[in-house]
Amino acid sequence: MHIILTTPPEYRDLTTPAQVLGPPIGLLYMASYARHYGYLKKTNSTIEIYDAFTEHIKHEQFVRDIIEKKPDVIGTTVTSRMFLVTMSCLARIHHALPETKIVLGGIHPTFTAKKIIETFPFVDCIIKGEAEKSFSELLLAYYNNEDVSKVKGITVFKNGLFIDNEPDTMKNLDEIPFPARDLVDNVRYGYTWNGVDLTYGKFTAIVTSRGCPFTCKFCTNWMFANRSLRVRSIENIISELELLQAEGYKSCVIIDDIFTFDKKRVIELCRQIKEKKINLVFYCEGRVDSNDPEMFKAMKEAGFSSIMFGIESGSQKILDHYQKGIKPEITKLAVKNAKDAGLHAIGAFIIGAIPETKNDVKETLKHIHELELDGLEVNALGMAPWDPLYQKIEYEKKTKEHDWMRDHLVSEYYDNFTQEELAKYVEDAYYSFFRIGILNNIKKMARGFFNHPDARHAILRCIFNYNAWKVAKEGGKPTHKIEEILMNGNDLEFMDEKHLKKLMIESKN
Ligand code: B12
Ligand code: SF4
Repeated sequence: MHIILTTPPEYRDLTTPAQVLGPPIGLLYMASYARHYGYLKKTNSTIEIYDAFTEHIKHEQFVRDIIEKKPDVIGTTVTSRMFLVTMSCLARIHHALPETKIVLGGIHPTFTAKKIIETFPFVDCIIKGEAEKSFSELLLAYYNNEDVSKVKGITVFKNGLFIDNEPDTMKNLDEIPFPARDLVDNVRYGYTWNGVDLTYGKFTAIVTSRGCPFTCKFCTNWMFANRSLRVRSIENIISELELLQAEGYKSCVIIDDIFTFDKKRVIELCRQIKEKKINLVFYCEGRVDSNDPEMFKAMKEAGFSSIMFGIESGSQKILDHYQKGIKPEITKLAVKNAKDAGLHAIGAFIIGAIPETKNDVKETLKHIHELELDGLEVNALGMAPWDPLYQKIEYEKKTKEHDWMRDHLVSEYYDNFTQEELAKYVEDAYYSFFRIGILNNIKKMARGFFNHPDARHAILRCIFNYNAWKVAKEGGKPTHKIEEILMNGNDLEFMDEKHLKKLMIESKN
């Protein structure tokens, strides 16, 4: 069999000044599992990764490419944002290749599996949750022409019956072989801004733990594995890092939900990175309540360059509403401690909660200004269709029939902010970040220049980059249109009823 695992293609040009391109680690894990445990051999299969998202492949091109490759199985990972464009492509692929099995997985299908199978019958099945083992078992069942209904996590319609099995959660992460990065060797990953590299050299992503025990209201990551946090052993992580170093990688982002949760574990990992002379630049995310100076110091010494904190808001009322369990004072301490240790502190914020007032937003803007962060990300509050808030709105019959097919801004259903106001606040937030005076901005750059190889590289590249000068002249004014700020390129056009009906008719054929 020939198997293609893909990320979704683009509907329209999503090229924005900031590009965040990371490898599809979930798909690479599924491929490595199938290869390592002999499923590819047993099923006489070859496996290919087609990272259409990173390569900015347009939907027409995607359909043409897949039809030409004629896979026996195509497995696609889908986020809510890319769901409709993906369905449109898969409907056409199914039309041309009716024998090809179409399998979906990832966060959106995990929580909307039954609805997808009912609405888009060309989808053969969905595997919910973590799918390394289940996907391999599915391939074996397909190859042997056996019943697939025993596969863990599967949702499938068979002989007039819905099979909807409980998802698998990988218990011992050390048993999963390292992601098959060799399958995306020809794809260039990294974060860039206006064409300037923000990450350093050959770049990849790594997962050292899975799951999150917290239950922040604006995030549904914790639902994915039912709050079960599992960690890899330090030895296992170190082996992967040594391999990355040998393969010429220079930097890597840790994409765990809560990497810094266990201070002792982080310190021990950092100690071993130093001891084994692993020379990589690391980026990670963290909660502000994990703010220990000793941990940050160990991270800096091990090669960590930056940490992105989920700060969310400057208003205690809104933080409590989010059930975030932090306080602005704790954030100040975390940012200070991280910066004192020589790390770049980046803050992620959200604007647009239901009880949020203009005063709360003002508090957030003030917080951003006072924190003197090294980097900033601000988003309007969105929600997925399995978000408890969305369920409430659905229960109140405020949603439309097809709304489960994409993510939403909370402001679509509540009128505390207009879309324009929200976009304006997001812009204002970026202004607050830059409004710290020329001297402080120069100081900030100098700190980056002397402390971080990636920042040094980026600053030097900026000097020769016309766009960077242009943005600097405009005082860091975001150049996005309102809808880009709000939805960042959502395939909203696919929600046009005419288009959607055409897609539904196509999918039933
Ligand atoms: C790293 C990351 C990225 C990276 C890499 C994405 C990628 N293709 O892997 C980058 C930076 C590129 C990215 C981009 C985006 N991301 Co992102 N990302 C993540 C993050 C932090 C980790 C994903 C990951 O690699 N996890 C580790 C692996 C092992 O787990 P996994 O990916 O879930 O894969 C397992 C299962 O899902 C399943 N599976 C996955 N795919 C498939 C496919 C098949 C066929 C099967 C059977 C099973 C299966 O098996 C895998 C192995 O166990 C998640 C948060 C999270 N905790 O999941 C957000 C997250 C997935 N991203 C999100 C969003 C919104 C985006 C963007 C839309 C952001 C943007 N504004 O552009 C884009 C869209 C990308 C896309 N291709 O659709 C949201 C999705 C929310 C939603 N409702 O859909 C999440 C959940 C974050 C959040 N809480 O908001 N992202
Ligand atoms: S925001 Fe972070 S800590 Fe909160 S639930 Fe999501 S992943 Fe967990």
